[in-house]
Amino acid sequence: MAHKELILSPEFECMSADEMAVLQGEKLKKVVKRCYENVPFYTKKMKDLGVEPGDIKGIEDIVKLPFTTKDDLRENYPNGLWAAPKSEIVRVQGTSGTTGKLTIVGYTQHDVDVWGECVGRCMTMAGLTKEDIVHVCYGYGLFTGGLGADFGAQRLGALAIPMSAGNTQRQLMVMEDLQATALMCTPSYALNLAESIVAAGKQDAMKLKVGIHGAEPWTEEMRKKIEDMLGMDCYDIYGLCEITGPGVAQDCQHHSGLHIHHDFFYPEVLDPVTHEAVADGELGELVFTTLEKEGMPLLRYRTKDLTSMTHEPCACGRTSPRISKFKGRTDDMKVIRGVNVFPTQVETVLLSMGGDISNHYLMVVDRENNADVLTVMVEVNEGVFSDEIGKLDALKKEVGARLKQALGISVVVKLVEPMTIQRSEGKAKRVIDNRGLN
Ligand code: DLL
Repeated sequence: MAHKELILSPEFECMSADEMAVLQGEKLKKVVKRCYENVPFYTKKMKDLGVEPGDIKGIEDIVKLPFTTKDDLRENYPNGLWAAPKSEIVRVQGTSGTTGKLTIVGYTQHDVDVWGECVGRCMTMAGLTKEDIVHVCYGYGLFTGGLGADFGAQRLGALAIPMSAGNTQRQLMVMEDLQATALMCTPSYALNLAESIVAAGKQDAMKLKVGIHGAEPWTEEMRKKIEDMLGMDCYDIYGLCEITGPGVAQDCQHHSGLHIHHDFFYPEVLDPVTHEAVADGELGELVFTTLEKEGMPLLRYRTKDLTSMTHEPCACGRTSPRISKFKGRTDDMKVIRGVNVFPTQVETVLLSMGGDISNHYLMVVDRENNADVLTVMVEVNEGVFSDEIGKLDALKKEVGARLKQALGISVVVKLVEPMTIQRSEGKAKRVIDNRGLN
C-alpha cells in the first residue's frame, strides 16, 4: 500500500539489536531487584531457585528467573504481587472473564503512561494521527480494552469516542454524525457492526478508514471480510491485562506479524512442556517479562497464547521481533478424539467458502457413548432454506468435507437460519464443551 510509514518513537522502535539488548539488560536488573525486594512471592521463588538479583547481569540471564502463572496471580489475589506502595497505585484493571476469581492488576501513573505510549505506537502503526476520530467499542471498565484505547488516543492527541459495546443503532448514529475515521473493537463485534452498516445501506455515509481489532483470536479471512464490508484497513492488536492491556504488540502496514514493544515487554516463545526456547518460526507458548512496570511487574509470565516469533527485519523499519497471528490459547485448543482443534481452523474454512455460508459459527463438543462428537453450527443465507432440499444437503456435505480435511476428524454440520447464533459485543464465544473435562 502506498502509505508513508509513521513511527511514534523511532529511537526505540528502530533501535539496533545490540543497543536494545543493553537497554533491556539494564531494565531487567532493575525490575528483578524491585520484585525481589517488594514481592514476597518472588523473594521465595528466587530463593528456591538459588538466584539473587546480583546474578542478573544482562538480558541473557532471564532464563535464570522463575516463571509466573495465572494460578500464581489467583493465589495472590487481589494485591499480593504488587511491588509499589498502595499510595502509588492510581488504578486497577482486571480480566474480562466472568467466572472464577478475577485477576486484578495495579498500575502506577508511570505504568499508565507506558501503556498509553504502547497503544499510541500501535495507532500510529495503523496510520492514525491526532487528526483522527476514534470510535471505541471495547468495554470501558475493569477490562483493559476501552481505557487502553483511550490512553493511546490521548498519547496521539486524537479524539476518542468512548462508546463501549451494545446498542448497535446508536453506535451507527454516533459513528456517522461524528464522522469517525477509526474503529477499535473486537473483530467479532466489528463484523456485527459491519453487517448492520451494510443492512442499513450506510457504507458510503461512514468515513472509517482503519479498524484496530483484538482481544480474541481471528483469522486472515475474517480480516478480509471486515475490510471488504467496511472499506477500511484492519490491524491486529494484542495484549493482556496481566502485562498491560492492549498495545503489547500489533501488525504494521505490511501485515507480516505483530511487532512487540520489546523495550517494555521481553518476549520468549517456549515449548509449553519442556519450557525450552523454540527456534524462530516454531510454534510455542508466549512468555513475557515486564521490563518497566512498577505496580505489578511480572517475571516470565506464561500467557498460554500460542504463536511463533521472527527476528527478521521488517520493511517498515522497526527492529522489534514479530509474532505470528495467534492460533489460539493452549486452553481453547480442544482435544477431540485425540486431535488438537482450534476455532481459528474452523473459521478459516468457513470464511473462505463464502457464498451461502455466513460468518457466524459455533462449535459444540459432546461425549456420546464414550466418543467425542464435534458439531459445528453454521449460519447460512436465508435463500438456502427456501431452495430445494437437495441444495441444503449438498451444502452441508461440502462444509463437512472441507472441515474434515482441515481438522482431520469428521464433524457433524448443522446449517442454521440467519441470526440463530448469538452475536458478540465483546469477546466471541466460539466453543461450548459439554464433556465436563477439567
Ligand atoms: O483482551 C486486552 C486487549 C483489549 C487486547 C483490546 C486487544 C484489544 P484480557 O482480557 O486480559 O486482555 O485477555 C487477554 O486475550 O491472553 C489472548 O488469549 C487474547 N487476545 C488478546 N488480543 C488478541 C489478539 C485483553 N489480537 C487474552 N489475537 C490474551 C488473539 C488475543 N488473541
